[in-house]
Amino acid sequence: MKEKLEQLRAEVLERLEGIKDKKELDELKIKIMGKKGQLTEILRGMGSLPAEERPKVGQLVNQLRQELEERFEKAEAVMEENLKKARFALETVDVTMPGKKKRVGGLHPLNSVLESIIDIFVSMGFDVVDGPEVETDYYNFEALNVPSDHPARDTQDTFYLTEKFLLRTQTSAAQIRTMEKRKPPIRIISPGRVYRADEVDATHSPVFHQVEGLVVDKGITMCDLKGVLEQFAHEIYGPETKVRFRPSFFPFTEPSVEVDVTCGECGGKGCRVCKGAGWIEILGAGMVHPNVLSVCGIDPEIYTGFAFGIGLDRLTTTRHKISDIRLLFENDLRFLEQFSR
Ligand code: 2U9
Repeated sequence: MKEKLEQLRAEVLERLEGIKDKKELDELKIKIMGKKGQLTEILRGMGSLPAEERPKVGQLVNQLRQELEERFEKAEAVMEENLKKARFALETVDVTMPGKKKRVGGLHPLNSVLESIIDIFVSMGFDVVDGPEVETDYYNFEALNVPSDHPARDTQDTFYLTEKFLLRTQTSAAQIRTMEKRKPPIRIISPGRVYRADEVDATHSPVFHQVEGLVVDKGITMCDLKGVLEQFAHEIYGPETKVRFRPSFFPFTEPSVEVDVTCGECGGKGCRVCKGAGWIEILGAGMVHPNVLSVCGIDPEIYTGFAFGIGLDRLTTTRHKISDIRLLFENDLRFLEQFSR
């Protein structure tokens, strides 16, 4: 029996040396010390010993149990310590390592151009107003002196939702709403998304963006219109840019003009960008039609005003030499990342 105990002790000590993980250690502990373990088996076998030997052997078995328990405890503690060390090593932060660069988003080119337009007009004393994209026929056409037989009112050109409601084709409606609420002097711009049932191609999209402006006060003349729009063109395209005003027609302004600037690419000589013309059209404008002032409760005998409309998408594509308007709406990161600042 004594040899048996010695042998078990040697075997356990040897196996403890080679154990690598906690699972293996727990399995060995159960195998030796568990209810059906080898040491328990030996204890059970003591019944067959002569009565006088039993206390001596019992003492040996208890000594071995105590020793092995201590050994297992120690092995567990060592294993725990090693695990802790490994975990600490993993969690260690090396503060001398270079940081990870965070991707910072940038403004969409339409928004960065819009921000510069807003800055220019705000510095001239304009407020920014907003309005709904779903408008009524009244605010989008009627109040703007657009006759009921005008081609823009055709369902081919305008997205009608019902007979009365439509997707706005211009942001002027927001300005009508402002004129109804405010008394002159009025100096506002209204940027926003507008809709027209156009065929999609490199220069047309059914959704596009405008920045419209309106000034109404006593004594406003075409000189104010020219001064403000020339100043705007110089700030956007540079002070050397020439600006010209061509007669045009819009139902909501009289007289009406279209405004061109000398092509930034060729300086006016004519090139691919300006299609040989030397000029690029940037906006339309005019003196607010007296009928428009009247429907908003502003007496056209006392007040006059000028208005203008800028196509934001066209301004953005010419400014950044973007060849296709559709790129502005596809949200392709490879395109947008070129504009992040
Ligand atoms: C009110 C009265 C009149 C706004 C104007 C234009 C001329 C114009 C175009 C620019 C490019 C539309 O997006 S575009 O195709 N706009 O040429 N817009 S005058 O006239 C107004 C606005 C508000 C109360």
